[in-house]
Amino acid sequence: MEQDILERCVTYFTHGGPIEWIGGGITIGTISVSGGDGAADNFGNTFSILGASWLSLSAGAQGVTLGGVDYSGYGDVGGVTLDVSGFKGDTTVVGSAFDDTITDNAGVNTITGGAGADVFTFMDTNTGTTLGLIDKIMDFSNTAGDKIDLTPVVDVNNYGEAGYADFNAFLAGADTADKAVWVGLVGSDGFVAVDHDTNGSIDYVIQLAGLGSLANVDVASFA
Ligand SMILES: [Ca+2]
Ligand SMILES: [Ca+2]
Ligand SMILES: [Ca+2]
Repeated sequence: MEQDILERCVTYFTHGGPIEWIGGGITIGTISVSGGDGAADNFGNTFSILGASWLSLSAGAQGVTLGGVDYSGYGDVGGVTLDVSGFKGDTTVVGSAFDDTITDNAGVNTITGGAGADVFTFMDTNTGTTLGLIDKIMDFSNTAGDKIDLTPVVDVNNYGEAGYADFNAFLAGADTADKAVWVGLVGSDGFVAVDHDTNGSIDYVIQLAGLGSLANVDVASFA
């Protein structure tokens, strides 16, 4: 690499810059992120890797926690494990075109699994029941084999579903139904009310954006 290009790379990584600058003609085979202090290191902005052949993360014994991640550009990895549970903040996560395992965090998450049979794992401390502040799965597909892991829900077979006129009616219906997992359809979106400790009180809700029909989800969608 010529000296001026190397200096521009250093400037880029020091000050940040448009990702298109890399796309403009410089191929980086290895991106190394180092300099951690031994505690958790958080990268809050979306960190996109499109076609990188190798990613080396080195930041001390506790490793690196990424915030938003986008693996949609991966073509041949055969599925990835994306875990943002250690990140403190809201994240956007995009899986690969293969069978991924995606774990959320306690923040507000927008999650796209992409193609493949994806497993969406949700923490037991999540973002509550306020519309607009709940986690969203953007492309849940029963036919693709997607699953939602709600561990430690006590009895996922304590399941039911119904259609509702609006979100508040769904919440009231789910509370009345008193199921560990209750799915409602409001317009084209599905909502999953989770009582993870089965104490009769809903702990959090997950939105299944664009679900379309209750036929696209059932008790077998959950674990
Ligand atoms: Ca979350
Ligand atoms: Ca996927
Ligand atoms: Ca509960």
